[in-house]
Amino acid sequence: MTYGSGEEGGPHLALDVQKIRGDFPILSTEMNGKPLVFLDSAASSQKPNSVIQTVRKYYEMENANIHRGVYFLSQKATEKYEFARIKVSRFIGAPCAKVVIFTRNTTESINLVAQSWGRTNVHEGDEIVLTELEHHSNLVPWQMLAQEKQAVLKFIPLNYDSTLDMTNLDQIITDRTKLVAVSQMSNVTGTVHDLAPIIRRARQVGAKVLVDGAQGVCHLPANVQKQDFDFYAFSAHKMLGPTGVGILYAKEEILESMPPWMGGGDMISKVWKEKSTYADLPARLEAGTPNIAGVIGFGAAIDYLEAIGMDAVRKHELELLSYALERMEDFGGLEMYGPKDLSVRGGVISFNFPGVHPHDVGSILDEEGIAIRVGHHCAQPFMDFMGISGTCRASLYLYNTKEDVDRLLEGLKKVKEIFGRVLKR
Ligand code: 7TS
Repeated sequence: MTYGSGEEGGPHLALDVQKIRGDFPILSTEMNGKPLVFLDSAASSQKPNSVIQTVRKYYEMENANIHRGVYFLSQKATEKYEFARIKVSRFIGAPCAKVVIFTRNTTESINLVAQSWGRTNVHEGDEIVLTELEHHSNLVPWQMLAQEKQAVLKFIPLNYDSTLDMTNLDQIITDRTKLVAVSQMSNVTGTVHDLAPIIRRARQVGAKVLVDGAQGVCHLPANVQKQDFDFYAFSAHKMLGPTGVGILYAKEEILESMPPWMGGGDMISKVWKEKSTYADLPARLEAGTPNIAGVIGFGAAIDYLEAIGMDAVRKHELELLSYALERMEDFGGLEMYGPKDLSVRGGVISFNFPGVHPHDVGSILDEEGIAIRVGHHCAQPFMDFMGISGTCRASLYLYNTKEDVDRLLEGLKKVKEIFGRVLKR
């Protein structure tokens, strides 16, 4: 079996990976006495010097609270924080900066939609459509809302290769559907979903579409206006930025209609003893002191990604993915998950060693200096669908190399030796 070629590109990697690696200090460290091979960027990416230095400089030279000081430092911090919002809006093709809301992470962004938009717009008997491949972050908030409102959850089913089975889309998304919430790219198999038919159908019935971009935005070029997303949720920490910064984009008219979810400082216009009026967007949905250093650091992460270009990131990952899948196939005997057509796939490789628990594989690789993630990857319904309890997951990013893949294969050889299994070719 050969893997589909995905998006076309030349035979060489477009990125100067060695130069990129030089920007990430952690990549030249060791783990368990071996040079680190980091293959868990789907959980959280590593950070380049420019991001680390930006955060450091903020705390060393610029630290002050924002939106409330008349003094120079506070004004400068406010400017930098708001400039990062402009960068994010440009990066995702949003029409303006005020439709970018900063949260703590993708999880909080989705909960904000569920608690504010959802509690206002979803009523008894209404339907929310998800897929069977969602991260718990894009499932549990909807379960909570559906239980509270007596709404109904429906699921777009999966084909065995984890692509979506759209055969009965018109019966699943109906005029009872209020929201379709779907991931752009699976964190388990890397499947990149074809969102266009879902969005088309949602428009026919007047439903809104939330795209969980936690895995998509870091690996694929994004344009929320061209793709016509109503909501787009993602995390800075998966795209070279600091932890503790999430993003919610939504169309302006939707955000304007959303009541505040959290009350407190920064989100008000005028407060009396009994009531308050609220600030304009985006402050209305950002109560309290935010992660100022994190947001400013995230701006540096966006600069970094833009300088390289998301098309180049995508191309690099596809070439590496293709190389890794071919080497793993040659290795033989591994249970592989996810689509074979690379054009609908990102740099995530889920696999199992038949008869060996994923945790054992992860621990042996750890001793070899190789970081992968093992377990259910916060997608238990998908594990149920596959009839497994977990997988081993190696995930790739712009700083990974063929040598990393070779080291992974050497580690897998070790697993094979230790477990004394003769895996069939
Ligand atoms: N949605 C998807 C598709 C994800 O992959 C994740 C995190 C989230 C939502 C939640 O993001 P957070 O920043 O709010 O935590 N995925 C993973 C993962 O695959 N391993 O660790 C976290």
